Amino acid sequence: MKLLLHMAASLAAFGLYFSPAYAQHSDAIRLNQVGFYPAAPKVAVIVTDAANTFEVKEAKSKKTVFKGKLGDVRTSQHSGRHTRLADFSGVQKPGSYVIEVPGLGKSVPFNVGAQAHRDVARASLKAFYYQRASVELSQKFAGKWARPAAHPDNKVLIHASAVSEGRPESTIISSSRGWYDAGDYNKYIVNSGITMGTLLSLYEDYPLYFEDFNTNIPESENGVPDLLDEVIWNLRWMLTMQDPADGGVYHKLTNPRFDGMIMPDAAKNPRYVVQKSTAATLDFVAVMAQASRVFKSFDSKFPGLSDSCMTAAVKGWQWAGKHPAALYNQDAMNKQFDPDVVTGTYGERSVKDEWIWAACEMYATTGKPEYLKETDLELQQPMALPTWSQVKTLGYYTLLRFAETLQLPAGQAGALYKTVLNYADQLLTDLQDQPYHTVMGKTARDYAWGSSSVAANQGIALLYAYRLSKDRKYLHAALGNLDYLLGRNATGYCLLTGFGSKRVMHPHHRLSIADGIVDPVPGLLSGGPNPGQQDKCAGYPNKFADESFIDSDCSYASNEIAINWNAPMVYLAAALEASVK
Ligand code: 9MR
Repeated sequence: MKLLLHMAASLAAFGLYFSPAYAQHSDAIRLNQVGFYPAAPKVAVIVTDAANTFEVKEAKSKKTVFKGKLGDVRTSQHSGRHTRLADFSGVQKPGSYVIEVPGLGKSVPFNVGAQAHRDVARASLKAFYYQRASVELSQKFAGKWARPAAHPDNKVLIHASAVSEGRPESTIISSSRGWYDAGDYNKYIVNSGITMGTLLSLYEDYPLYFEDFNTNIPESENGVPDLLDEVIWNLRWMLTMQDPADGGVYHKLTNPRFDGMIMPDAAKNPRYVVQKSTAATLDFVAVMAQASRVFKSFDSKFPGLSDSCMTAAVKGWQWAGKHPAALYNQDAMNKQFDPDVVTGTYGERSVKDEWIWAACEMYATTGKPEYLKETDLELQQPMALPTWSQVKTLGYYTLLRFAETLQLPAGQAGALYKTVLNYADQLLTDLQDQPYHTVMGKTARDYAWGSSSVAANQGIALLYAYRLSKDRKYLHAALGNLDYLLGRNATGYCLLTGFGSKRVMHPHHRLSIADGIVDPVPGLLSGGPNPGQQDKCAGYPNKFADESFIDSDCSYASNEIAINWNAPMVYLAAALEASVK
């Protein structure tokens, strides 16, 4: 043991993570490394076909509490590896356990108990606080990740691509607050759009859960749910991104090029707002319309906020109507204007889905049918999972949420219901054959850049199907995707920083890299496997879609973090907490 500890210490000194507890355990036993609900299904996946049986033992007393047979051998469509399922749903008594497979060894210890993912939900929301720009994070709220204020963004330049009447090139504007997008320090409206939509929808779907959900942020005592206080930090920034002259919204606030791996207060390069775009403006409209609806109930706490959001939304809507094809094309922009900007693009080829989302939110908030009149909701097409570039389904979720109060025509409500349920059914098809028994990862397409957000957003779609149908098979499949994110996957990693036994220690996250603290900022969801391997970093284990992951801060393609990935993580974990016992 002494030797092991010594080894661990020296490995840690080299920046490698090595947990003695983990080392004694078999990496071939994959399971949610955080916890299980007493009455819900529980499975682990054994990556072998050599064993046949397993036992669940109490971690402390080593007493066997459950014996089972492993399921039939499954073959991964991605790697050809063989897996077998250990179903231990019968273990319902709260406690700490391990799984033991003869010939293989023991799993890491895991818990069964109520509120199994409350800490996961809390940390993944708190992660947004750690991403805040323009403010000091004090030790009281940030612990060892406290840091000085940075990026005041009160002297932001109008880029040559963004000039308008009253705002010639290099005009200085103030555009403070907001969250850093990801591992970089820039702020992008398109990506803020889906992030805010997801968090606001979480509040609208589960308001009671957030009455008593404290993340220890400076606003925690103000009588407003912390989820909404966090959202306001970014909302106030977004409001500054609208050109007051005409209502158009700047695509992003950015340095011309990415910073080095430095702390934010060391990053002093000039920042610009660039070209107004249709996609950014429509995403902004959708967020402002939804925020106006949500903050109506908090008028006494934030006088005028709800109205300001609606005014901004209407102005944006009008601008988009006049500029339906102002797509953001960074290469074209750089040919025309200086300085060149080479940070994240979030460019769009079509804004049909942004129109749908914006129209649905405007309609849901105002009740005015004219907002939907000229919008084809595309309900004859299969549902598309939300991503930053495909947002129409966020609009469907909103219409379904308010189907009754809005008195949607029966045909339309029925079509929306069918769209979501068909999508969920298709996710469930062949679940029994999947190597990790998750709807995540059926095809290599799921392993896009930020695949963890695919898993989380699939989980959200399944939760809507559950709420609409009351059929628990959808709820359990959503829980399966949370299990995926927390360890039941082909990488063996728990993909949320700060959690699990085999944890992500080196995300591509400037703050976590530059702060000199061993532990990364907690509650951040790693992007996850991505066979694109665009970063060309050394160390990918192979080319298999589901294993294309390295816990290396070099790997921006598989191990970055991003607000649009964390938001569905918060949603999934909190919604499951609110729904499963
Ligand atoms: O999430 C984005 C992904 O869909 C794109 O394929 C990728 C390459 O353009 O960019 C990702 O977004 C990054 C953004 O451009 C800049 N901040 C970090 C984001 C996460 O990697």
